[in-house]
Amino acid sequence: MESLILQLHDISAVKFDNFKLKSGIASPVYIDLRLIVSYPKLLSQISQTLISAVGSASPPASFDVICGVPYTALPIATGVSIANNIPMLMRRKEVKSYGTGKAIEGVFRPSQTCLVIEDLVTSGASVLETAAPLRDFGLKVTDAVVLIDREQGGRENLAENGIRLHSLLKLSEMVGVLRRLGKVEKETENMVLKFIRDNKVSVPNLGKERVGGSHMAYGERAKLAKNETGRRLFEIMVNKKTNLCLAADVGTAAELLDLADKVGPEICLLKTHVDILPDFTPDFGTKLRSIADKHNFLIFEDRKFADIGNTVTMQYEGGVYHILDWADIVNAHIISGPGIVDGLKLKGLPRGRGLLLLAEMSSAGNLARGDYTAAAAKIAEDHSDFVIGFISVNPASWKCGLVNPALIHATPGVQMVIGGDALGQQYNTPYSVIYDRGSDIIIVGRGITKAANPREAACEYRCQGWNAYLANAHEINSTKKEDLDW
Ligand code: 5BU
Repeated sequence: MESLILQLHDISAVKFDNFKLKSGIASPVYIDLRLIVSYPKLLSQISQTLISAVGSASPPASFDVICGVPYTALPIATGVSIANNIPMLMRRKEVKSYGTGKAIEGVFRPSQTCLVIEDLVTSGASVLETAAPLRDFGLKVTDAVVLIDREQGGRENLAENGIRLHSLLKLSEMVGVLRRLGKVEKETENMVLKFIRDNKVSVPNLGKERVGGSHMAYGERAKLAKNETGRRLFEIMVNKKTNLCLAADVGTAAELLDLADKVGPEICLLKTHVDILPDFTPDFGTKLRSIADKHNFLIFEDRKFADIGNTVTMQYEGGVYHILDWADIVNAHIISGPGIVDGLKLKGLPRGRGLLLLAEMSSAGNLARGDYTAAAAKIAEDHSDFVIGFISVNPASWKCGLVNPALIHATPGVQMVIGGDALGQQYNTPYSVIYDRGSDIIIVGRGITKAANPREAACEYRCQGWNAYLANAHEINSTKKEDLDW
């Protein structure tokens, strides 16, 4: 390490003087690791030793691929890849609008783990900027390794975002070594140490323009819920540590009940389309309810009521399905106006049921946006005794502002990889839905139902959804620790 520190000093990659940083702050130290590319022997030495900082950690980090933070760390990551025979990915800073338009280049499988490689960490924001698209593509990012840690809060900021930082060198240790070797004065060392102490930086909001969505922990929001079912849903999420809803779109009622029993431990909510089941019998509701009680999840019939108030009361209660008898939650379009909520409330509220309003949809070209979304938010606010929240896609972007935190956002169109199906469905990843878009619940159908092992797939979605919630934790002021323990 001594030889490395000396070389970095010799090539003036680390300089001590009075510098004015981009932020306007005066700093006694300046680090410019871009110079390293001109010293191939040094670059090679760094590439060979950097990975040792990860292996010596307890527990050691395990990973399948590596990705450098552009640009300075790219040659370092390349060196690490070649020296250690580890496949590398590249993150594009500017995503092309032509060709594949990919933000991540290279070969990987979702759910592989990627180690992020960085040259210098101050706040950790650059590492997070690279971790975000990797996570969007379904990769796990749990560790990052840096050549120099400036010790100004990056380690803590990254930990709050679920990333453990490993460093080969720490600024305080470097200046200590250089003083011992007579390269800097005691006074300079003291100034640098004071600078580190006095200049802790927190991560700016990562460029997120969060308007809607809630910053509060699920447990706190449970206490604000006016509707019994809304409160129970939040409580189940906290108790089971899951924000996963299974869209159980399978071929028969028998298959659905079997799947519900298998996946039950992983979910807070099970969503049905009861009118697709050819073998529906009147005891379906009782059977599903007993599985829901066994595994402590709620039932959501995705009926999408859309008619006038009087008609929906009959559709809710009667017909073949008697939805009111077994579904904790149903949903409704607001195309017919607030009368639809009054109608459903008439039947649902005395039974303690809850309603989700369709504020947005996941399918391409849908018309639920802008003023329509704002109207849904207003109706929900006016009926928060019965409306428990929304079907949303990007609540963080809602122009109508911060919605009541008692109301929950559930988002369909979720898979491990961004994409879509042939009929207009559009998919985002659990991380982007919960972390970037400010939703609360991921609704996953084919990502689980078509998996070779649905229980394992559900477990993976649950983990990703919950970790994305935890990653938001640093923005959640009133978070109770027990809500967040994983
Ligand atoms: P998928 O297999 O994960 O694509 O299933 C999504 C489920 O969510 C499916 O049951 C849809 O009917 C439901 N859904 C949706 O995809 N998009 C929407 O906007 C709404 C519901 Br509302």
